[in-house]
Amino acid sequence: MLPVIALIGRPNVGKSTLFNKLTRSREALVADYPGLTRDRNYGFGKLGPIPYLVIDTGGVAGGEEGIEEAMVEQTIIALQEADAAIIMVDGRSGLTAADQHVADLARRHAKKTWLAVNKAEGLDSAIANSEFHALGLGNPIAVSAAHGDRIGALMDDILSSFTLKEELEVVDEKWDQELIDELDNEGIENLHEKGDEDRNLKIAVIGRPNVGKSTLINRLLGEDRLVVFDKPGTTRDSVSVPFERNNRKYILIDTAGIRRKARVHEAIEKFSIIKALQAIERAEVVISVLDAHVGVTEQDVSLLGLVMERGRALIVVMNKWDGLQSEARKKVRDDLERRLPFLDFAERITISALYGTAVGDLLPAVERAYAAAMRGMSTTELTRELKSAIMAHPTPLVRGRRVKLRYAHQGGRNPPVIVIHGNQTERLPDSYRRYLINRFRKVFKLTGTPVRLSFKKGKNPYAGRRNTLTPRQERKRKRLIKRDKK
Ligand SMILES: Nc1nc2c(ncn2[C@@H]2O[C@H](COP(=O)(O)OP(=O)(O)OP(=O)(O)O)[C@@H](O)[C@H]2O)c(=O)[nH]1
Ligand SMILES: [Mg+2]
Repeated sequence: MLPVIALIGRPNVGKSTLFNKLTRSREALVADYPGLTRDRNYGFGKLGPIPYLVIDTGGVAGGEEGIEEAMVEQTIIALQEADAAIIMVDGRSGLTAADQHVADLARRHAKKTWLAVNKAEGLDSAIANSEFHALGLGNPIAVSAAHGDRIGALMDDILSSFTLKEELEVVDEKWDQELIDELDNEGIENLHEKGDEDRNLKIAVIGRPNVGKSTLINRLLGEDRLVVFDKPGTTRDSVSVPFERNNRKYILIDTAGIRRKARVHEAIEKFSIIKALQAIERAEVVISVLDAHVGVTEQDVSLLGLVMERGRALIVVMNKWDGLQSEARKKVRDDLERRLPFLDFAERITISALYGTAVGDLLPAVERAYAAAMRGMSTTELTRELKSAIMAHPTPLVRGRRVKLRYAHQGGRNPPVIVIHGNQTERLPDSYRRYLINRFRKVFKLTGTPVRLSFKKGKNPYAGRRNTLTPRQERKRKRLIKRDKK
């Protein structure tokens, strides 16, 4: 389970600014897709070695004298869901009654607290911090969310109190440049072949309450040993169910909660975004279930956006397809296209979990999506495809100079990361990034998985590594330089 950190504080202290800083690192790789909403309260983040979840609160107006009731409620819920809280105050406006109120809430509901004095850029830390000792939340830490000052240190301190106890090993590989250079083309392909069939493939089933997750899971498991229902309450834990199909081992990560039959009467499912996010984190493929009778809701869009940001392979399932007139079916399909344009990479499957219709299509789709997420692409093929993409549709001119894209190689898998070396790459419009992603997607059959582009500037990826190059790499370097001069 990832540590969950809540950001609390009175309005305008900079919680959302910090939230953005803490969650942007991963998103930076995702092209800005239309429809992908960015103003969220929950997010994945990773600044140092330990990944985490962040909850932003607030956005509710309140006076200096106190804070509104709605905000109190929101703050308490966030504190209960979180493992640690960052209480934010404003180092420029000083201590207020509202800060006192927030501190009281933190003392009562938070498991662990850190006090951050924000907007401290250019201020003397000791002076900025001095009056906030009075909050009784330990030593204040002067930070600047906007400038990123001491945010790393604060997070290190918070996260060092959590150790990563991951019972399930997820393949979520990042390769470093060094390794890629050394492996070059042939090597990379070999690495991908390593016996993946023996592993358990981890599938998370997520969706709003009542969309039919439980029924679907029962169908998938095909046994009545377990009955699926959530117990009321705020339990954040999801349940892992191992099962086997066609000689393949799977682990189903269930967010609805699997309970023994005896508990069936407690049949109220409480939706927890945190639980869904933890499941997304642990899974390699996500099955997102929507209710065709209801259509695509705001919460579905938000949840799917998070799957996308986390880079998980995805199957979109429209459940309750039975008993829908063709007109209604068309409306749901249109709804999907319109509301979720950024999910065009995912297979959509319409099913009836109740009657079992098309449920058999799910595992094959899961396998396809996983294979795409783990695909190995050689530098030669990627660079060739990059060149032909540019040929078909040249990169734009920016201030009279054309954006140059020179080489492409794979920088990771699950999700596939394609690293492109070139000049002025930061000026490449999102539409062009999406164009490239779509080309790569087609050629390398990357259906079912998000694809990330990462850009590296500099003429020659091998520059400066002269002394460590193997003879083969040295020859290649010379070749590239020669080509570059042309
Ligand atoms: N100088 C300075 N300004 C900051 C810093 N962090 C945030 N701000 C500014 O403070 C204002 C409020 O920031 P938000 O992040 O929206 O604050 P918030 O706590 O999320 O506010 P609510 O959601 O309304 O409760 C914005 O104008 C920010 O640009 C900082 O480190 N230094
Ligand atoms: Mg805010």
